Amino acid sequence: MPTYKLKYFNGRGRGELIRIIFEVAGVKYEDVRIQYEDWPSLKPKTPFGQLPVLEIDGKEVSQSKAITRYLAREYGFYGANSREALDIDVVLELCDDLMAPLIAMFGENDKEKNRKYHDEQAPKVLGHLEKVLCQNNEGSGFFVGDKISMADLCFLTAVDFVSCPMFASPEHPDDLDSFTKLKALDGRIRCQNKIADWLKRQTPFGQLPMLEIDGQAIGQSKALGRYLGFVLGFFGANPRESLDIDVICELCDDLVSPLSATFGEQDEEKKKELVKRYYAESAPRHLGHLERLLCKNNEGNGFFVGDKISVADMVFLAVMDWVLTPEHTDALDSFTKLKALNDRIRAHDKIADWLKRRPETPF
Ligand SMILES: N[C@@H](CCC(=O)N[C@@H](CS)C(=O)NCC(=O)O)C(=O)O
Repeated sequence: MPTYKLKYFNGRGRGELIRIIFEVAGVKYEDVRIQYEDWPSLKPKTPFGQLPVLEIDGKEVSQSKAITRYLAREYGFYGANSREALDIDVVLELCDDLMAPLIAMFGENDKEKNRKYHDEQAPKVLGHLEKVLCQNNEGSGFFVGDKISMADLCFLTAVDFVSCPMFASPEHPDDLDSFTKLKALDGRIRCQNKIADWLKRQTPFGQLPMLEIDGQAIGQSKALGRYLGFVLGFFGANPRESLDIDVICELCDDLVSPLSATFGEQDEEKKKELVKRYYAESAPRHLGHLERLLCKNNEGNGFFVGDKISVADMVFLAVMDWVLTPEHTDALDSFTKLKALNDRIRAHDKIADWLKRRPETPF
Protein backbone atom coordinates (compact mmCIF):
# COMPACT_ATOMS: atom_id res chain seq x y z
CA MET A 1 0.00 0.00 0.00
CA PRO A 2 1.48 3.39 -0.96
CA THR A 3 1.91 6.07 1.70
CA TYR A 4 -0.39 9.04 1.23
CA LYS A 5 -0.06 12.57 2.55
CA LEU A 6 -2.86 14.99 1.67
CA LYS A 7 -2.14 18.70 2.02
CA TYR A 8 -5.08 21.06 2.02
CA PHE A 9 -6.35 24.07 3.94
CA ASN A 10 -8.22 23.55 7.21
CA GLY A 11 -11.60 23.39 5.48
CA ARG A 12 -13.60 21.05 3.31
CA GLY A 13 -13.46 22.71 -0.12
CA ARG A 14 -11.63 20.74 -2.77
CA GLY A 15 -9.96 18.48 -0.21
CA GLU A 16 -13.01 16.89 1.33
CA LEU A 17 -13.92 14.36 -1.37
CA ILE A 18 -10.35 13.06 -1.29
CA ARG A 19 -10.51 12.69 2.49
CA ILE A 20 -13.87 10.93 2.30
CA ILE A 21 -12.63 8.43 -0.29
CA PHE A 22 -9.70 7.58 1.99
CA GLU A 23 -12.05 7.28 4.97
CA VAL A 24 -14.61 5.07 3.24
CA ALA A 25 -11.89 2.92 1.68
CA GLY A 26 -10.30 2.56 5.11
CA VAL A 27 -6.96 3.64 3.64
CA LYS A 28 -4.38 5.22 5.93
CA TYR A 29 -3.37 8.77 4.96
CA GLU A 30 -1.92 11.81 6.61
CA ASP A 31 -4.41 14.69 6.68
CA VAL A 32 -2.15 17.76 6.72
CA ARG A 33 -4.10 21.00 7.31
CA ILE A 34 -2.19 24.03 6.03
CA GLN A 35 -2.69 27.23 8.02
CA TYR A 36 -3.31 30.34 5.91
CA GLU A 37 -0.31 32.13 7.40
CA ASP A 38 1.97 29.29 6.18
CA TRP A 39 0.51 29.28 2.66
CA PRO A 40 2.59 32.10 1.05
CA SER A 41 5.85 30.28 1.77
CA LEU A 42 4.46 26.87 0.73
CA LYS A 43 2.66 28.04 -2.44
CA PRO A 44 5.74 28.35 -4.70
CA LYS A 45 6.86 24.88 -3.65
CA THR A 46 3.62 23.18 -4.82
CA PRO A 47 3.28 21.88 -8.43
CA PHE A 48 0.76 24.54 -9.57
CA GLY A 49 0.69 26.98 -6.65
CA GLN A 50 -2.57 25.48 -5.40
CA LEU A 51 -3.97 22.98 -2.96
CA PRO A 52 -4.90 20.17 -2.61
CA VAL A 53 -1.66 18.32 -3.18
CA LEU A 54 -1.41 14.60 -2.60
CA GLU A 55 1.95 13.02 -1.90
CA ILE A 56 1.99 9.41 -3.09
CA ASP A 57 5.09 7.70 -1.74
CA GLY A 58 6.67 11.13 -1.39
CA LYS A 59 5.85 12.27 -4.95
CA GLU A 60 3.52 15.27 -5.24
CA VAL A 61 0.41 15.28 -7.44
CA SER A 62 -1.96 18.21 -7.95
CA GLN A 63 -5.47 18.70 -9.35
CA SER A 64 -8.23 17.51 -7.07
CA LYS A 65 -10.42 15.85 -9.68
CA ALA A 66 -7.55 13.85 -11.15
CA ILE A 67 -6.65 12.74 -7.63
CA THR A 68 -10.21 11.71 -6.72
CA ARG A 69 -10.62 9.76 -9.95
CA TYR A 70 -7.33 7.97 -9.35
CA LEU A 71 -8.25 7.04 -5.78
CA ALA A 72 -11.76 5.98 -6.81
CA ARG A 73 -10.28 3.66 -9.43
CA GLU A 74 -7.71 2.30 -6.99
CA TYR A 75 -10.22 1.58 -4.21
CA GLY A 76 -13.32 0.48 -6.11
CA PHE A 77 -15.52 3.58 -6.23
CA TYR A 78 -15.47 4.13 -10.00
CA GLY A 79 -18.04 1.54 -11.09
CA ALA A 80 -17.80 -2.05 -12.28
CA ASN A 81 -17.19 -1.17 -15.95
CA SER A 82 -16.67 1.76 -18.33
CA ARG A 83 -20.39 2.32 -18.69
CA GLU A 84 -20.80 2.70 -14.93
CA ALA A 85 -17.74 4.95 -14.87
CA LEU A 86 -19.46 7.15 -17.48
CA ASP A 87 -22.62 7.34 -15.34
CA ILE A 88 -20.52 8.27 -12.31
CA ASP A 89 -18.79 10.98 -14.34
CA VAL A 90 -22.19 12.41 -15.29
CA VAL A 91 -23.08 12.80 -11.59
CA LEU A 92 -19.69 14.34 -10.87
CA GLU A 93 -20.22 16.96 -13.55
CA LEU A 94 -23.74 17.71 -12.27
CA CYS A 95 -22.30 18.19 -8.77
CA ASP A 96 -19.84 20.59 -10.33
CA ASP A 97 -22.74 22.49 -11.91
CA LEU A 98 -24.36 22.65 -8.48
CA MET A 99 -21.27 24.15 -6.85
CA ALA A 100 -19.87 26.32 -9.65
CA PRO A 101 -22.18 29.35 -9.12
CA LEU A 102 -21.31 29.36 -5.41
CA ILE A 103 -17.60 29.18 -6.08
CA ALA A 104 -18.05 32.18 -8.39
CA MET A 105 -19.79 34.04 -5.53
CA PHE A 106 -17.08 33.27 -2.99
CA GLY A 107 -16.55 36.15 -0.56
CA GLU A 108 -19.13 38.41 -2.30
CA ASN A 109 -21.95 38.20 0.26
CA ASP A 110 -24.45 39.24 -2.45
CA LYS A 111 -27.86 38.42 -0.95
CA GLU A 112 -29.74 38.79 -4.24
CA LYS A 113 -27.42 36.42 -6.11
CA ASN A 114 -27.61 33.97 -3.24
CA ARG A 115 -31.41 34.10 -3.25
CA LYS A 116 -31.49 33.51 -6.99
CA TYR A 117 -29.15 30.57 -6.59
CA HIS A 118 -31.34 28.81 -4.02
CA ASP A 119 -34.61 29.76 -5.79
CA GLU A 120 -33.61 28.86 -9.32
CA GLN A 121 -30.15 27.48 -10.02
CA ALA A 122 -29.87 24.88 -7.27
CA PRO A 123 -33.38 23.37 -7.82
CA LYS A 124 -32.66 23.03 -11.53
CA VAL A 125 -29.49 20.99 -11.02
CA LEU A 126 -30.97 19.05 -8.10
CA GLY A 127 -33.85 18.13 -10.41
CA HIS A 128 -31.37 16.69 -12.91
CA LEU A 129 -29.61 14.77 -10.16
CA GLU A 130 -32.89 13.33 -8.90
CA LYS A 131 -33.76 12.23 -12.42
CA VAL A 132 -30.42 10.43 -12.77
CA LEU A 133 -30.85 8.81 -9.35
CA CYS A 134 -34.32 7.52 -10.26
CA GLN A 135 -32.94 5.80 -13.37
CA ASN A 136 -31.14 3.33 -11.10
CA ASN A 137 -33.17 1.06 -8.77
CA GLU A 138 -36.01 3.57 -8.90
CA GLY A 139 -33.94 5.96 -6.86
CA SER A 140 -33.93 3.77 -3.78
CA GLY A 141 -30.29 2.71 -3.89
CA PHE A 142 -27.27 4.67 -4.99
CA PHE A 143 -26.58 6.75 -8.08
CA VAL A 144 -24.85 3.99 -10.03
CA GLY A 145 -24.85 0.20 -9.66
CA ASP A 146 -25.67 -1.48 -6.39
CA LYS A 147 -23.09 0.00 -4.09
CA ILE A 148 -21.82 3.37 -3.02
CA SER A 149 -19.53 5.03 -5.56
CA MET A 150 -17.64 8.25 -6.06
CA ALA A 151 -20.91 9.70 -7.44
CA ASP A 152 -22.61 9.38 -4.05
CA LEU A 153 -19.57 10.65 -2.18
CA CYS A 154 -19.27 13.64 -4.47
CA PHE A 155 -22.99 14.37 -4.05
CA LEU A 156 -22.52 14.35 -0.27
CA THR A 157 -19.71 16.92 -0.41
CA ALA A 158 -21.70 19.07 -2.88
CA VAL A 159 -24.76 19.12 -0.59
CA ASP A 160 -22.57 20.10 2.36
CA PHE A 161 -21.07 22.88 0.27
CA VAL A 162 -24.48 24.27 -0.71
CA SER A 163 -25.63 24.33 2.91
CA CYS A 164 -22.44 25.59 4.52
CA PRO A 165 -22.85 28.83 6.53
CA MET A 166 -21.21 30.98 3.85
CA PHE A 167 -23.80 30.01 1.20
CA ALA A 168 -26.82 28.78 3.15
CA SER A 169 -30.08 30.65 2.70
CA PRO A 170 -32.46 31.40 5.58
CA GLU A 171 -35.42 30.97 3.19
CA HIS A 172 -34.17 27.55 2.11
CA PRO A 173 -32.77 25.87 5.20
CA ASP A 174 -32.71 22.59 3.26
CA ASP A 175 -32.45 22.71 -0.53
CA LEU A 176 -33.19 18.96 -0.67
CA ASP A 177 -36.68 19.37 0.84
CA SER A 178 -38.44 19.22 -2.55
CA PHE A 179 -36.34 16.27 -3.73
CA THR A 180 -37.49 13.32 -1.67
CA LYS A 181 -35.35 10.71 -3.40
CA LEU A 182 -32.19 12.81 -3.13
CA LYS A 183 -32.95 13.60 0.47
CA ALA A 184 -33.36 9.91 1.28
CA LEU A 185 -30.12 9.16 -0.57
CA ASP A 186 -28.32 11.86 1.43
CA GLY A 187 -29.55 10.17 4.63
CA ARG A 188 -28.53 6.75 3.32
CA ILE A 189 -25.00 7.90 2.51
CA ARG A 190 -24.58 9.60 5.90
CA CYS A 191 -25.64 6.38 7.67
CA GLN A 192 -22.86 4.29 6.12
CA ASN A 193 -20.64 3.30 9.05
CA LYS A 194 -17.39 4.81 7.86
CA ILE A 195 -19.06 8.00 6.67
CA ALA A 196 -21.07 8.40 9.87
CA ASP A 197 -17.87 7.97 11.81
CA TRP A 198 -16.03 10.54 9.66
CA LEU A 199 -18.86 13.06 9.86
CA LYS A 200 -18.99 12.70 13.62
CA ARG A 201 -15.34 13.68 13.74
CA GLN A 202 -15.86 16.81 11.61
CA THR A 203 -16.84 20.31 12.63
CA PRO A 204 -20.47 20.05 13.69
CA PHE A 205 -21.74 23.16 11.89
CA GLY A 206 -19.02 23.74 9.33
CA GLN A 207 -17.59 26.39 11.61
CA LEU A 208 -14.75 26.81 14.04
CA PRO A 209 -14.03 26.69 16.89
CA MET A 210 -15.00 23.20 17.87
CA LEU A 211 -13.84 21.09 20.75
CA GLU A 212 -13.44 17.33 20.66
CA ILE A 213 -14.59 15.80 23.93
CA ASP A 214 -13.86 12.08 24.11
CA GLY A 215 -13.67 11.96 20.32
CA GLN A 216 -16.94 13.82 19.70
CA ALA A 217 -16.74 17.17 17.94
CA ILE A 218 -18.81 19.90 19.57
CA GLY A 219 -19.37 23.38 18.17
CA GLN A 220 -20.64 26.76 19.44
CA SER A 221 -18.01 28.74 21.29
CA LYS A 222 -20.26 30.24 23.96
CA ALA A 223 -21.77 26.88 24.94
CA LEU A 224 -18.24 25.44 25.12
CA GLY A 225 -17.02 28.35 27.25
CA ARG A 226 -19.86 27.80 29.72
CA TYR A 227 -19.27 24.06 29.82
CA LEU A 228 -15.56 24.48 30.52
CA GLY A 229 -16.41 27.12 33.11
CA PHE A 230 -18.67 24.62 34.89
CA VAL A 231 -16.25 21.73 34.65
CA LEU A 232 -13.21 23.72 35.73
CA GLY A 233 -14.86 25.76 38.46
CA PHE A 234 -15.10 29.20 36.82
CA PHE A 235 -18.85 29.46 36.55
CA GLY A 236 -19.82 30.60 40.04
CA ALA A 237 -20.33 28.93 43.38
CA ASN A 238 -24.12 28.61 43.02
CA PRO A 239 -26.90 29.11 40.42
CA ARG A 240 -27.27 32.79 41.32
CA GLU A 241 -23.59 33.45 40.67
CA SER A 242 -23.87 31.49 37.41
CA LEU A 243 -26.75 33.75 36.39
CA ASP A 244 -24.70 36.87 37.18
CA ILE A 245 -21.82 35.48 35.12
CA ASP A 246 -24.19 34.78 32.22
CA VAL A 247 -25.50 38.36 32.36
CA ILE A 248 -21.96 39.72 32.02
CA CYS A 249 -21.23 37.34 29.14
CA GLU A 250 -24.33 38.50 27.28
CA LEU A 251 -23.48 42.15 27.92
CA CYS A 252 -19.98 41.52 26.55
CA ASP A 253 -21.64 40.01 23.47
CA ASP A 254 -23.82 43.12 23.08
CA LEU A 255 -20.68 45.23 23.49
CA VAL A 256 -18.73 43.55 20.71
CA SER A 257 -21.48 42.58 18.21
CA PRO A 258 -21.91 46.02 16.57
CA LEU A 259 -18.13 46.24 16.16
CA SER A 260 -17.82 42.83 14.53
CA ALA A 261 -20.72 43.76 12.24
CA THR A 262 -18.53 46.52 10.75
CA PHE A 263 -15.83 44.03 9.63
CA GLY A 264 -17.78 42.94 6.56
CA GLU A 265 -18.49 46.49 5.33
CA GLN A 266 -16.81 46.88 1.93
CA ASP A 267 -17.25 50.65 1.58
CA GLU A 268 -14.26 52.11 3.45
CA GLU A 269 -15.91 55.49 4.12
CA LYS A 270 -19.05 53.88 5.46
CA LYS A 271 -16.99 51.53 7.60
CA LYS A 272 -15.03 54.47 9.10
CA GLU A 273 -18.28 56.20 9.98
CA LEU A 274 -19.75 53.04 11.58
CA VAL A 275 -16.62 52.46 13.66
CA LYS A 276 -16.56 56.13 14.75
CA ARG A 277 -20.18 55.93 15.82
CA TYR A 278 -19.53 52.64 17.62
CA TYR A 279 -16.81 54.16 19.84
CA ALA A 280 -18.85 57.30 20.43
CA GLU A 281 -22.20 55.69 21.29
CA SER A 282 -22.58 51.93 21.44
CA ALA A 283 -19.32 51.03 23.23
CA PRO A 284 -19.66 53.61 26.07
CA ARG A 285 -23.28 52.61 26.65
CA HIS A 286 -22.43 48.94 27.17
CA LEU A 287 -19.22 49.67 29.06
CA GLY A 288 -21.35 51.83 31.40
CA HIS A 289 -23.62 48.84 32.14
CA LEU A 290 -20.63 46.62 32.75
CA GLU A 291 -18.95 49.13 35.08
CA ARG A 292 -22.18 49.50 37.06
CA LEU A 293 -22.44 45.72 37.55
CA LEU A 294 -18.77 45.44 38.44
CA CYS A 295 -19.19 48.06 41.17
CA LYS A 296 -22.01 46.03 42.76
CA ASN A 297 -19.48 43.36 43.74
CA ASN A 298 -16.69 44.29 46.19
CA GLU A 299 -17.11 47.95 45.15
CA GLY A 300 -15.62 47.09 41.81
CA ASN A 301 -12.23 46.23 43.23
CA GLY A 302 -12.36 42.49 42.69
CA PHE A 303 -13.87 40.53 39.86
CA PHE A 304 -17.30 40.65 38.23
CA VAL A 305 -18.82 37.88 40.34
CA GLY A 306 -17.85 36.35 43.70
CA ASP A 307 -14.34 36.54 45.03
CA LYS A 308 -12.38 34.87 42.28
CA ILE A 309 -11.87 35.12 38.58
CA SER A 310 -14.72 33.59 36.55
CA VAL A 311 -15.79 33.08 32.93
CA ALA A 312 -17.32 36.58 33.12
CA ASP A 313 -13.86 38.15 33.58
CA MET A 314 -12.34 35.92 30.91
CA VAL A 315 -15.03 36.83 28.37
CA PHE A 316 -14.51 40.51 29.22
CA LEU A 317 -10.76 40.11 28.62
CA ALA A 318 -11.38 38.42 25.26
CA VAL A 319 -13.82 41.13 24.20
CA MET A 320 -11.45 43.92 25.21
CA ASP A 321 -8.89 42.37 22.86
CA TRP A 322 -11.31 43.32 20.06
CA VAL A 323 -12.41 46.69 21.40
CA LEU A 324 -9.02 48.13 22.38
CA THR A 325 -7.62 48.41 18.86
CA PRO A 326 -4.37 50.37 18.31
CA GLU A 327 -6.54 53.36 17.22
CA HIS A 328 -8.79 53.08 20.28
CA THR A 329 -6.52 52.22 23.19
CA ASP A 330 -8.40 54.87 25.20
CA ALA A 331 -11.84 53.19 24.98
CA LEU A 332 -11.70 52.29 28.71
CA ASP A 333 -10.31 55.63 29.94
CA SER A 334 -13.67 56.87 31.25
CA PHE A 335 -14.33 53.57 33.02
CA THR A 336 -11.69 53.47 35.70
CA LYS A 337 -12.99 50.38 37.49
CA LEU A 338 -13.23 48.37 34.25
CA LYS A 339 -9.80 49.59 33.22
CA ALA A 340 -8.33 48.42 36.53
CA LEU A 341 -10.19 45.10 36.16
CA ASN A 342 -8.76 44.62 32.69
CA ASP A 343 -5.24 45.13 34.13
CA ARG A 344 -6.02 42.83 37.06
CA ILE A 345 -7.17 40.02 34.76
CA ARG A 346 -4.11 40.44 32.55
CA ALA A 347 -1.90 40.25 35.65
CA HIS A 348 -3.49 36.99 36.87
CA ASP A 349 -0.51 34.62 36.88
CA LYS A 350 -1.95 31.97 34.53
CA ILE A 351 -3.46 34.53 32.17
CA ALA A 352 -0.25 36.60 32.10
CA ASP A 353 1.62 33.43 31.25
CA TRP A 354 -0.82 32.59 28.43
CA LEU A 355 -0.69 36.13 27.02
CA LYS A 356 3.09 35.84 26.91
CA ARG A 357 3.02 32.45 25.21
CA ARG A 358 0.18 32.86 22.74
CA PRO A 359 1.27 33.20 19.10
CA GLU A 360 0.99 36.55 17.31
CA THR A 361 -2.06 36.38 15.03
CA PRO A 362 -3.82 38.94 12.83
CA PHE A 363 -7.10 38.60 14.78
N1 LIG B 1 -8.16 22.85 -10.40
C1 LIG B 1 -7.54 22.89 -9.11
C2 LIG B 1 -7.99 24.15 -8.39
C3 LIG B 1 -7.30 24.24 -7.03
C4 LIG B 1 -7.64 25.52 -6.27
O1 LIG B 1 -8.24 26.47 -6.82
N2 LIG B 1 -7.24 25.54 -5.02
C5 LIG B 1 -7.46 26.68 -4.17
C6 LIG B 1 -8.12 26.21 -2.87
S1 LIG B 1 -9.67 25.46 -3.15
C7 LIG B 1 -6.13 27.29 -3.79
O2 LIG B 1 -5.13 26.61 -3.72
N3 LIG B 1 -6.13 28.58 -3.48
C8 LIG B 1 -4.98 29.28 -2.98
C9 LIG B 1 -4.22 29.97 -4.05
O3 LIG B 1 -4.52 29.85 -5.25
O4 LIG B 1 -3.25 30.68 -3.67
C10 LIG B 1 -7.93 21.64 -8.30
O5 LIG B 1 -9.07 21.18 -8.44
O6 LIG B 1 -7.10 21.12 -7.57
